[in-house]
Amino acid sequence: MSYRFRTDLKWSDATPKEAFFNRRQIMTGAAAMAAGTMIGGIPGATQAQAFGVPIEREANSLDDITSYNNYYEFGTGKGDPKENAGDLVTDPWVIQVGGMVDNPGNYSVADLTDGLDVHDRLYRFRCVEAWSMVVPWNGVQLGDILNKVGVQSGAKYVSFTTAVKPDVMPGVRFPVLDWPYREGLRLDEAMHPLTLLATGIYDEPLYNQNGAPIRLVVPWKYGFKSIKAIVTINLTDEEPDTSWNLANAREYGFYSNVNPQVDHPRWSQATERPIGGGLFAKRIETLMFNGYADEVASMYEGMDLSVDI
Ligand SMILES: Nc1nc2c(c(=O)[nH]1)N[C@H]1C(S)=C(S)[C@@H](COP(=O)(O)O)O[C@H]1N2
Ligand SMILES: [Mo]
Repeated sequence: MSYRFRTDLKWSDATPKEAFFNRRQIMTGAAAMAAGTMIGGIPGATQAQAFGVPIEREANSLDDITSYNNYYEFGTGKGDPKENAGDLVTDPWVIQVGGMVDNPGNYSVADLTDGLDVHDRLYRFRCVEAWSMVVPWNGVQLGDILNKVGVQSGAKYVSFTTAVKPDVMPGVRFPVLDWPYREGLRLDEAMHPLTLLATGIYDEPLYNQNGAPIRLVVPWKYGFKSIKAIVTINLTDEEPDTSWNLANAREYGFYSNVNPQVDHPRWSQATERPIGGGLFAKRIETLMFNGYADEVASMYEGMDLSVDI
């Protein structure tokens, strides 16, 4: 039986918690056998794809996932979030839901997620900087939350912002981005079953550096769309501003779907560097929509993806 990145792949049954440090495989059958081979000279390194069909990649260790982060509120270095995010208090936490919804108001994470199915999702995660990981998330579908708060007709977009706390976020003392960090999705993207609000990784509550207590995960888009530590959710009928688009519209579009055929103005997006495979890990091909084309491509029919980046 081979392991595929299915939308509802259950990783938890197969994943030993010891995976934290020794990066055990969570694969089975043929995939597990293949994992014993040397790939690009690195024992057990991440598998490349064969014949254009995505094959097995192992999940990154919790150590990889919590040590190599982008979270500019805590600094721009990959190790800064782990070092600096510890003082952010994530409980209690208030999420203000507003705009074109039936039930606006201030919600706790528990209020928002209460009664909803918690899903285990093993997703590829592809940063626009061309590194990637495989992350076993726990979370609820954003669509389930939106149904709960009641989206009014006429709403077309969802926008999000991250907390700004200069006392514990050294990064926001500098105008690196126009704070708060903000992101947005079209309503159909937000309602898509692949789109999560994650509250955990490896069945543990999110670490602060990964966006505790609740962060977006949109696996077919570049990582910067997956906004962390959400404090507002707003339904609108106009395309919202997004931080990276405000910073550089030519480089970071509103959609930012993973697309190996459209290069970033300063680098190729055709391949990516899997984190955790060692310094000389082989680059692997980047997949259209990060491998989720079957699930999401229909949402973009008729759009020119080299223009609507
Ligand atoms: N608030 C906030 N959210 C953010 C970022 C950030 O700087 N601030 N960085 C983004 C980028 S560029 C990436 S690649 C992912 C990284 O998520 P991870 O650290 O959990 O891998 O978070 C995204 N969400
Ligand atoms: Mo990123």
